[in-house]
Amino acid sequence: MDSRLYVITGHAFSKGRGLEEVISAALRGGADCIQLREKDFSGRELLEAGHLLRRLTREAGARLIINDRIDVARAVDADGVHLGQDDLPIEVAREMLGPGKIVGISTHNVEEALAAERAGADYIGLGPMKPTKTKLDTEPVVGPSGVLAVRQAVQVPIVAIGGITAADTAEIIRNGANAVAVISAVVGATDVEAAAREIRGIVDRERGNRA
Ligand code: 3NM
Repeated sequence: MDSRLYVITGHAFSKGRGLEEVISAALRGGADCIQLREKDFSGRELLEAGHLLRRLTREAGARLIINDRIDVARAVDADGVHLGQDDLPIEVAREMLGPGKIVGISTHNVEEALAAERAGADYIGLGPMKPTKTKLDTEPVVGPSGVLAVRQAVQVPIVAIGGITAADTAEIIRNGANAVAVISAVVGATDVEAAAREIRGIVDRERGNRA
């Protein structure tokens, strides 16, 4: 799963703007993967949002991942799902999704990263990079230095997450992350498109510099 700027939805952090407006702008700015993650949406609301995001991501040539809900992912023909440590196991999710789909999982240390790789994850989320107000029940901070340790332990693509801003992105990519995932730094920005473009530009630059 080779993405570079992974933007996660969060209507509570979007300054009252709608999903279509915010995600269209993020895609114009260079987001190449969108995750639908709205913890307080009903199944019906998730389905509606998923169909909208499927249309927008297809038009932009970007991927669509659904947080946790394999049923919603199937219903909207998403590219895959993102699982937490307490969600269904990777093998079960893959079986339910069918061939060719992406299964990613949140990890917080080397042990979880190794287990995810062994279980066949297509990518791992690794976080939090910094304390964040967006997710209240995060694990202890892994930090950009934690990316180095996980990069040495696994081959699977690393998507760093948690409190990331443009200012942190270069170090995180230099330490071996493939991509950064953000909520507030993009969907909460005054100019969503410009915020996405700035972070995407840094990822592109640093990946280009990688030995
Ligand atoms: N998962 P923001 S941190 C959804 O550490 C999520 O696993 C995290 O939002 C983890 O970019 C997080 O606004 C929230 O900090 C990311």
